[in-house]
Amino acid sequence: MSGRFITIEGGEGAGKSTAQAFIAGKLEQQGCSVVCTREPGGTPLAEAIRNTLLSLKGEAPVDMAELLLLFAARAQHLAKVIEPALARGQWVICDRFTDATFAYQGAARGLSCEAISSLESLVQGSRRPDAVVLMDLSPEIGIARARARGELDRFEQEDRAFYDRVRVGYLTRAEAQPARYSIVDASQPLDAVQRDLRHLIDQWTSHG
Ligand code: Z5A
Repeated sequence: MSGRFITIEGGEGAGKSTAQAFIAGKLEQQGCSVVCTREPGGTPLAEAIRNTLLSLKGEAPVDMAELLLLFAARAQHLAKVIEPALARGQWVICDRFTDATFAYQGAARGLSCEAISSLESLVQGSRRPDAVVLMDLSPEIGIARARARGELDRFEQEDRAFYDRVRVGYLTRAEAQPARYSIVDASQPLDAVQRDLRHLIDQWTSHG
């Protein structure tokens, strides 16, 4: 079975990292070779950009600088990690990718979708995720889950209205591209979330 590029999206504290570990474990049980990675990040340079973007210290980037830094990190991550893994036939399970840019920098910060689409084409060429898992959760619950973990980063300081726009941004994209997106109700207990994820894994592997 050749590998696929799967991305996991959603708001803060929606359970993306938990879902990523679960999906990777199930695929490995079926004999798939899996690379788990994340954005922004995934290489030393891209992780350094992540630290800059999330830090509350120093000069905060203006919105356009934030967008360009995200795509700089993505270019590095694609060239060094994602494309080589897919070329080897591995599955790549990525915690956030460009759909996050449309939701956060587009829908929530108000940067133009056309600008983001242009950067997407420039940086990614024709590369798009084969499947996007949207962990959908009300910001109220997600923020409470994330805050229970302690210190907040720069994005986690945003207000409720920002996170409402992120959620609407994701849901609007998912509704426009139903073949590529699967929406998982992330407010369910973990065993129900994992049951839904198992159905998705079955679909991906049966089209192998
Ligand atoms: N960002 C951007 O603006 N533009 C972009 O293009 C990209 C990113 C790529 C960092 O992302 C920031 O980058 C992000 C957007 C921006 N900022 N925000 N917000 P991140 O993915 O690292 O940040 P995050 O959303 O804050 O992720 P997170 O806090 O690590 O959450 P998560 O991975 O979605 O959740 P989790 O760690 O799996 O679960 C959170 C807690 O809930 C944990 O204690 C779990 O045990 C618990 N949990 C999980 N599932 C359940 C269920 N079903 N029930 C109850 N409790 C649960």
